[in-house]
Amino acid sequence: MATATDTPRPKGTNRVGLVIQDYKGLDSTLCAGCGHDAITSQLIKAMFEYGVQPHRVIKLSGIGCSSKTPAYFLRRSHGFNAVHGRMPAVATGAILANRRLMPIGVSGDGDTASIGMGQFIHMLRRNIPIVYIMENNGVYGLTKGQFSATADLGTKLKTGVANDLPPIDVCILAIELGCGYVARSFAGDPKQLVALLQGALAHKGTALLDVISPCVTFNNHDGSTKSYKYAKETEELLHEVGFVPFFEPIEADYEAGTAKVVELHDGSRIILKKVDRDYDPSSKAMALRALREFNQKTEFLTGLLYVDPKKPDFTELLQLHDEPLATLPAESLRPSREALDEIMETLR
Ligand SMILES: Cc1ncc(C[n+]2csc(CCOP(=O)(O)OP(=O)(O)O)c2C)c(N)n1
Ligand code: SF4
Ligand SMILES: [Mg+2]
Repeated sequence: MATATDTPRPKGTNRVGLVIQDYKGLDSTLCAGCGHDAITSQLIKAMFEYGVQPHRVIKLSGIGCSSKTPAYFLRRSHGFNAVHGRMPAVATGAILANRRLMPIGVSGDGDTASIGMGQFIHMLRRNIPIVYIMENNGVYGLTKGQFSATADLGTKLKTGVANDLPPIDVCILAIELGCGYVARSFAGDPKQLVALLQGALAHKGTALLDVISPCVTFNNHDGSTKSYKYAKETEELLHEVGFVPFFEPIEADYEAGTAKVVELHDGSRIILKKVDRDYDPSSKAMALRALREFNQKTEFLTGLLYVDPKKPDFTELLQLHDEPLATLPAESLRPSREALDEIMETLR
């Protein structure tokens, strides 16, 4: 594979010799201005800059407007559009069959936190290697805007109907369940989102990104806490996030105490530059405290909330063979005729 130190790249190509067009997919059929399209654009940029190899990727989703978006990037990758809320089971099967795949999952707040909750929490618990993006608009966009399980208490539909159930915070849940990469971002903050997505691509294990993604058709009015206006007014940055891929040297020079560098599995680094508060993303207690503080004010914190780059993923826990099951020859998978006869003898 080519690296940055090899011969100069032709203009417009990345380290694997591809152009940004290679990371695109079909034209979007979502409503103009939908937050999900903004996230797709940043994902394309993040994958291009990082030099993702499309043939290694499996795109996964459930059902919803958000779950349609894998059609809009990486047209030459593998893909599976699962039943509503069942993407984690398909991801688990895919990665166990072929651990060389790079799963990228896109889901919605309904797909993840309503119907898919049972599957989602076990994916986190098992630390399935996947970049899992939850495009969070607080409603079921595809079925015309009913409240989802992430809708804030008291938030209103366009009709004036108020939500009387408390929200589920998937980041709190993920941290509690031991997820090793938990981030929150906003579709209207492209710079932060690209860096967090690249960090997720370099992470080993489940990387969860909860991205506030306004639904312009059903949940972008006054009274909604998932609108562009509300998100812009209440977003608070934990830190400024930068990403330096493993194939580039760190050139930035920070004053002591103003930035934290997190080294990821493949040698890439995330640089967290202090904004207002001292924040340590390796502390679960600090992350949970900060999230609860902001939830109480119905405001939202964005950035890398929690990271543990060394946590073993599911394939390591299972001590899977380096060679994927999918490519192991039949002779290695099947017991020989003699071994089978021997087993049968013991059962007589
Ligand atoms: C088993 C099942 N139940 C219900 C539905 C109907 N349905 C389709 S998408 C959806 C919710 C999607 O919401 P979300 O995941 O938040 O995606 P969004 O459209 O908001 O991006 C529902 C309830 C379905 N397709 N399958
Ligand atoms: S209905 Fe909402 S979530 Fe669905 S495409 Fe339109 S703006 Fe996006
Ligand atoms: Mg939704």
